[in-house]
Order: sequence, then C-alpha cells, then structure tokens
Amino acid sequence: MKPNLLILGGTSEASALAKAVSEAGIEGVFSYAGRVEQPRPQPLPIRTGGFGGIDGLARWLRENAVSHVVDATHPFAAQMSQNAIAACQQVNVPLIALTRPPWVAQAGDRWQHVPDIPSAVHALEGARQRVMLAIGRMYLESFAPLRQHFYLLRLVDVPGALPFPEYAVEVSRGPFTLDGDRALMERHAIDLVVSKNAGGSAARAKIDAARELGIPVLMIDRPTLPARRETHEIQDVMRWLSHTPSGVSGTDLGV
Ligand code: 3Y8
Ligand code: NAP
Repeated sequence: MKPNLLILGGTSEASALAKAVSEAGIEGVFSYAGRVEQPRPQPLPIRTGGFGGIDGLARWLRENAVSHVVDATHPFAAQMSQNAIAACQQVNVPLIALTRPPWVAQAGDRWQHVPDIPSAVHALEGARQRVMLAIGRMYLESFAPLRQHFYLLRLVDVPGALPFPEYAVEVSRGPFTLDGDRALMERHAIDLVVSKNAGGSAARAKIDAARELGIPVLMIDRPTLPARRETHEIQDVMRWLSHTPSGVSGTDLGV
C-alpha cells in the first residue's frame, strides 16, 4: 500500500522532509499548529490548527487513512510530540521523530544551563541587563515581572502590546546569519542572550555570535520526551517509509 503520510511540521527539517517526500511522489499532508500569520509554504497539502488532543489526532489519523506519521516538530513542542506517541499507539500507525541534536557548548562559550523557562526567569533576577530574548512570543509574559532589564525581542510576527517598559522588537523569522545576529547584538549592546536549545543550523547564529562577542548565554535545555523511534537524518525517514508497512506500530525503537 502506498504510504499516506502526516508530517507534524514547523521546523527547517520538516520543510526539507516535505520536499524529499514530494519529489519522491509520496502522498502526504503537512501540519502546522497555526502559530504564525504566514507560515512557510510547502510542496505538500497543508492543514493548520490543533487536532483536539490525543483523541482528536487519533480520529484524524483514522479519518484520513494515514499510514505513517513523522513528528518533525521543534524540540520544545513537547505536547504535540507526546500526543503523537499516544495517538499513533492508539490507532496502531507507525511513528518516527525527525529531530536534530542539541547544541553543545564549545571552547569560548559562556553558557549557563537552565532546565526550563521559569528557571530562566529566576536566573535573570538581579541587576539590570540588556537581554536578547530570542525565545519567541509564547512565553514572553513569564519575563514581565523583571521590569529592570532592556529586552531585545525577536518575533515572527508584529506583536501587540508587550509587557515590558523598555524593549526593542526585531520582526524576523529564521534562518538567521552570524553576521546579522552579531550586528544585531552590537547595535543593541546586548549583555546576555536567552535561548532555547533548539538545535539545528537555522537558529544557532545567535549562539555563535555570542561566543564571538564574549556574551554569556542562558541556555534553556529541552523538555524530556518519552522514548520513540527517532532519527536526525531525512534519508533514514525515507528508508523507514519504504520498508515499514502501515499498521506496524512503532514499538521497537531501533531505526
Ligand atoms: C509556526 C513556521 C523553516 C522553519 C523555520 C528551526 C528554525 C526558524 C528557530 C530566534 C529563535 C523560536 C520560534 C524559531 C526557530 C526555525 C523554523 C524556528 C525560534 C516557524 C513557523 C512557526 C513557528 C512558531 C514559532 C513559535 C516560537 C518559535 C520563533 C514557518 C517560523 C523563538 C523558537 O509568534 C509565535 O507564536 C511564535 C511561536 C512557536 C516559539 C515561541 O514560544 O514563541 N517558533 N516558527 C509553526 C506552526 O504554526 O505549526 O513559518 O516556517 C518555524 C521555525 N522556527 O522551514 O524555515 O527549524 O527550528 N521559531 C526557539 O527556538 O526558541 C527563533 O529568534 O533566534
Ligand atoms: P506544543 O506546545 O507542543 O503543542 C500545543 C498544541 O498545539 C498541541 O497539543 C496541538 O494541539 C497543537 N500543535 C502543535 N504543533 C502542531 C502541529 N505541527 N500541527 C497541528 N497542531 C499542532 O507546540 P508549540 O511549542 O506551540 O509549537 C507549535 C508549532 O510551532 C509546532 O509546529 C512546532 O514545530 C513549531 N515550533 C515551535 C517552537 C517552540 O519553541 N515551541 C519553535 C519552532 C517551531 P492539539 O492538542 O489540539 O492537537
């Protein structure tokens, strides 16, 4: 039976996979949560919005006769990934996660690791700093009590009212460049960068620029996810698609 794929998207790797799937003539649907106004177009049909939890996703898989699911969401999209594991088990559809390794500090990096957003907020208590808050829009409110800082906010869409007395907004989606991020940090005399450990190449420019400028980074580690079949390589996903019959639930974890 020809595969009929669901790609849970929202990352550069998901876009690259959609291109490979489309070029291979494989049927599939690319799914966005609907977080930004104009998500990147894709070479596959796109669906947008939540599924309605685990049961909503399980129902969608059955109603659309999905044969394989690829979770290519961002490492911080933990709820979606957990739902995908549960829904695929429920309807016995094989699942693979396409992820990228976390960034690892190298010589010259001045990282302080924190496990989550609240810990990053706690680490920012204290004297005024000029903080590049490059973690998007959804969690900005958590930092609102820390009014003493100047914030450089990088957002995908033009924001509404922001909860800070002193800030600058850079409306820009990735992929970002080293020169661009270094100039941005110098222009705003940034003292500290707050970053999620997104991994991948599209957002690492700020980390490399921070190293070059000797600026410390507050690195938010990834949420932990249940075990699932996982790969960092698109070719692994294409091989998996070709030799995994649908209905073989992804219980074994090897690729
Ligand atoms: C809607 C869909 C591609 C994919 C591009 C990648 C790279 C740029 C790094 C910084 C960090 C951040 C943010 C970021 C990155 C890629 C990738 C990645 C970080 C788009 C996209 C969607 C989103 C949602 C958005 C979040 C926000 C997070 C901005 C498309 C562009 C900060 C995460 O305004 C909002 O509500 C934004 C929400 C979730 C995190 C947050 O909490 O605000 N991503 N980002 C997806 C959907 O609707 O399903 O247009 O492509 C995708 C990309 N974001 O193919 O080019 O592969 O990771 N996205 C973080 O890492 O901290 C930017 O500024 O340095
Ligand atoms: P999340 O917190 O894990 O998910 C919350 C809910 O949003 C999910 O339960 C699901 O709703 C819906 N959802 C999430 N991703 C979806 C997708 N690809 N297709 C359909 N519904 C989706 O997710 P998030 O962190 O908000 O991320 C949302 C999107 O932005 C994802 O596509 C992710 O890849 C992308 N993204 C996120 C980040 C980040 O920092 N979090 C960074 C870059 C890109 P239901 O329960 O109703 O199904």
